Amino acid sequence: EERYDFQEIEQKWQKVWEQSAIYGVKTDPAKPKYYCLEMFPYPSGQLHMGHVRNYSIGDVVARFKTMEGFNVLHPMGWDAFGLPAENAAIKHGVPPAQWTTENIANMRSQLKAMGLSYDWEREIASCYPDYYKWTQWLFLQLYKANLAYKKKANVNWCPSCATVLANEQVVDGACERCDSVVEKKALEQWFFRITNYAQRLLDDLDNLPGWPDKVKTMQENWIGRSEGAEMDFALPETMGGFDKIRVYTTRQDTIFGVTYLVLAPEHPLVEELLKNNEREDEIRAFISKVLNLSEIDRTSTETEKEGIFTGHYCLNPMTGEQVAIWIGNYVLVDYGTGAVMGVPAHDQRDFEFANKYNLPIRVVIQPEGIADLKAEDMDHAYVDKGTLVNSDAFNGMPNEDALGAIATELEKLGKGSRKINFRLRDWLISRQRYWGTPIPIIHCSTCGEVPVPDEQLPVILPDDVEFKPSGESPLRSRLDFLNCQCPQCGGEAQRETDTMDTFVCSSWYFLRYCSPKNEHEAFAAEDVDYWMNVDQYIGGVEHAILHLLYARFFTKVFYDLKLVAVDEPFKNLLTQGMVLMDGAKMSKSKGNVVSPEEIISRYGADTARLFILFAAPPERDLEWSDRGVEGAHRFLHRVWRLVQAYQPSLRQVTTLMLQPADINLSELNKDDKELLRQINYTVKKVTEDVGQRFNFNTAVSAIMELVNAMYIYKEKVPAEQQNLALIKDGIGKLILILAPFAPHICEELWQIVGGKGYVYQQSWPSYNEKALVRDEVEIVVQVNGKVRDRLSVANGLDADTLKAQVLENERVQSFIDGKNVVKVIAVPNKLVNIVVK
Ligand code: ANZ
Ligand code: ZN
Repeated sequence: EERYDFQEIEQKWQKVWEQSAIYGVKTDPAKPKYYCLEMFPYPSGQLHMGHVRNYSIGDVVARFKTMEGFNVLHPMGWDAFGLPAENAAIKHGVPPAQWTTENIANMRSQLKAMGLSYDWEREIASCYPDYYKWTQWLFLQLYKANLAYKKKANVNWCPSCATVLANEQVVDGACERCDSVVEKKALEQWFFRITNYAQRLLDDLDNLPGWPDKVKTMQENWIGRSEGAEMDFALPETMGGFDKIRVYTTRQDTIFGVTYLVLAPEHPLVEELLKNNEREDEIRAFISKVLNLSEIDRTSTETEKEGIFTGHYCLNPMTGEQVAIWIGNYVLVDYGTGAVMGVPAHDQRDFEFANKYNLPIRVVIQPEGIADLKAEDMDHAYVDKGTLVNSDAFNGMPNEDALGAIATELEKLGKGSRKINFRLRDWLISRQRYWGTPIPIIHCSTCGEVPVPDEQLPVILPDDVEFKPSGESPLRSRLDFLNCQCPQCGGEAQRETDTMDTFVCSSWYFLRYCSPKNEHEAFAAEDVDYWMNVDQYIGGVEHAILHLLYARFFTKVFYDLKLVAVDEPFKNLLTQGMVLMDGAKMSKSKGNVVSPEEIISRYGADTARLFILFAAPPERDLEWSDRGVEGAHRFLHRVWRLVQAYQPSLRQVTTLMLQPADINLSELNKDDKELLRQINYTVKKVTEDVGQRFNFNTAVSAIMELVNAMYIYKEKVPAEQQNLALIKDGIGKLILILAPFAPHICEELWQIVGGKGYVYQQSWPSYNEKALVRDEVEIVVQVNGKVRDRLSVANGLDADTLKAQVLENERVQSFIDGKNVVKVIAVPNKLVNIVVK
């Protein structure tokens, strides 16, 4: 008997698979396609367990779909630009390109050691010129469609990374990467007009039933649509060109309850209000205090609302009443209009503010049922539905109706209009760093901004630059890069030296996989039309907002530009849970990392994959367990020994697997029938668990039960009575359904039992419904609702026959001995309850 030498087996098959290129696929409209994609990794240098989990899940899906007959695209590549390479260069003096290429080489061989079914011919890396050439080209398509623009912006600035950050990269006021407190700086920056797509990005979430609800909710909140009105509070006299203050509100029904108005400290009117203001110094001191707070601190519910009166007034558009103008820390300049009307009776924030500064509180919404809500009795704002009071012509109107009625009235008066606002901001894509895609724009003093002509793409990133953290891109000090000729007038010009946010690179990589080697186009229509959408996307939930929103935005832009025929990139999304160790996330900083390399060399890739798929359903967090790994490893040994033990005698059987026509159920004895049932049941269960629910863990446990059943059969039935055809059938199907989880051992066993071709290329086995029927079933016997016994009875007895059989049973007789049977309830194939007195 041969030993299960997993190392030899795994290395052998990885080599054979690679040499015979069995995972290579081609665009082939004659075949149904399936695009299975896992989020491409950042080449940090080492694979971690999160990767192993992500790719094991994807590999099961890809292998399963292939065996089901689909032409499966399953590619892999590298999200290879970004700060760590540059930081490594600063720290260790290794050029970022070299650092990245070495890391890619290392991680590629780690991935190959896992036996994943990638088409490596399609490998891409976002830092290679043949990729970023097209990132630049796509940038220019956005630019030409007026979706990319440059403007001076108050941006998030990380002093330690010396770069600008997108809003999404600021977490609790700190840099996502290095945790430094983020500052505000006014700089010229490049933006993508994602806000043009806000409504569609929101609406089309409804077309994604295959996405988790929690991800859709996160995107919805991030887009943050709200319906309300803008209205104008007139100034008594024009001040530096301003004759009114425009506010944005979602509660125009409370307009009669306004008792003050608050401006953001950055609001342009503030400077005017400070002219000839006797309290100017005091007000400026307040403003500079607020400006030093982070956006998070300014908006946090914990931060005390603070403000200062400007000494000026404006007029309520509905009542003409004078309204005091304040400046407050909680009003943000870049949301709505940067000015808010204060309604303390019906907004908790305003309520606290009014109490702090002794501003009047006026009730204008009366709750149903409460006699008379009085401002002086309130200890918090009333924010729910009710009827309008103190609101002139609108008194008595339900406030939900007043929202519309007051908006209409304001529109009629020319003092306001309905308005929809989004929280989503334009996407800031420029970075003052080196290791990224250069923005393909030239600045000419005569012609202004000039796009680099297509034939001059790619704008190549020079490879030796000097790194010193400063506010400027290191590219600025490379004069041979910086200085160039204007493509329009031929005069002296300068290149843009900002590079793109790496999220730009990852917003279209799934399209490049369709035409990875195309030298003439970013992607060819015939390829993307065939392969897109991605049928199954798999990755971490940490990308729920940024990456997934940007990729959706790009796809919609390309759809509008007629570059692709789909307007959503990812049809189904699976967000896998984390890999935990003693309840905490596995991470380098916590020092609780189990290295995939070590696990693979000790137990083999098949064991690592099987453990990870068996330990938890994919969306849930998974607790690492050494015992679990050993359990998975023992199971593979058990499978191996089963096949080895039968191997010599199986040679007598010529067909590997039985077809339904080969089986005459009435000729089989009880043990054979039960084994046949178990084989077919397992195939059905695994087919459904993998194909419909992604319940890989229950699929694996069903396979384990089949192996148990085969061992039971082997021990129970005398050797000369064993049905070898049936055993061979069981083993053949066992190998095929286990193959997506543990491909190497299954490939080896497939050859041992005489299978033809590679397991990966076999059809997924089918099952026979008829074989699933049991002759006997176990039912529960209850007496007065208490479980007393379990009985084996013929399958499918009707209620009356079942009752009669159970009551005749001797053991059952003994439970009811001497008592009066009042009632018998029978549920066929399940239970009989006998009520006695
Ligand atoms: C008056 C009012 C009365 C409001 C009331 C609410 C309740 P969403 O739904 O998030 O869009 N607001 C408007 N612009 C703001 C800014 N730049 N900074 C801080 N707050 C701002 O929220 C809209 C509401 O947030 C607006 O409606 C406004 O307060 C406030 F009983 O106006 B409301
Ligand atoms: Zn020019």
